[in-house]
Amino acid sequence: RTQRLFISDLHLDPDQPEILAHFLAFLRGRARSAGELYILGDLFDAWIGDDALDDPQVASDYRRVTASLRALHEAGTRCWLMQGNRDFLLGRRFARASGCRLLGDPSLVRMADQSILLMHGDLLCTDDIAYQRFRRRVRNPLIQKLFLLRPRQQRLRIAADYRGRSRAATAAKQRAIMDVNPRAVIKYIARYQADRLIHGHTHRPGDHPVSLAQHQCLRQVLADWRYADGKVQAELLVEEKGRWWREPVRSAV
Ligand code: OKV
Ligand code: MN
Repeated sequence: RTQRLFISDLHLDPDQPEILAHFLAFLRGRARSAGELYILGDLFDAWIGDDALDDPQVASDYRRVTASLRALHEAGTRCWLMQGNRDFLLGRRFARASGCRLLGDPSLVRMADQSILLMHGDLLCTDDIAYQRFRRRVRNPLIQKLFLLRPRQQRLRIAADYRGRSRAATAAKQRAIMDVNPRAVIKYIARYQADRLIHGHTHRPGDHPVSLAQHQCLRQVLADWRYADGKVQAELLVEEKGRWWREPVRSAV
């Protein structure tokens, strides 16, 4: 149990049962041999509040996730959960039900003699002005509080409306705008003196060395999980005793 696993951007959605099944199989299988599992945001494609666990329409799917995370935790794998730009309303109730610990964004952790900066990644996408404006609005605690006070059906309608409009806006945006801004990357690496920056969000997996005046850092972008051509494509980043590698997540069936 010396391995640490890093994943992000599963975008679980009751309308996409294949990815959900793949993730549950991963929690019962591959994840068990790890000491720690880090989920760096966008575990869910949408989250309107932890009382989604009470919604008769979707509760069974969401409860399978909390139950499987809890079973993994009880089997001895510590699970860390960061909010993403889509599931930023994941909260304490979900964490308690799943046995996960919530991880702030950004979080600096020490691993194998390195300072590792963990982020979801949306904070680095500063060129997307419209998104950052949306982010500031929905991350405002008062706005969140008022949103959570609305009846669940109303929140579902608002969320559906946001998602519809976002799809249109994303399609119209240039690819470059939706990637990280190099100056934002350097700002965070320098501020935290990070040796390694791990994030997701952009769905552009890759390793990017970053040179600062004082030191070198490696930015590692996690892959999203997706269902295409009848298959789930999923990938992990793994650390064990200071060695790092990527690995596909194979279906257990
Ligand atoms: C999450 C994103 C939909 C991007 C709304 C206050 C406000 C929360 C919310 C509504 C939407 C989360 C909770 C969702 C992320 C989208 C579309 C684009 C780019 C309010 C607090 F403002 F209405 F009061 N939301 N949902 N997007 O459907 O999960 O990140 S969501
Ligand atoms: Mn994201």
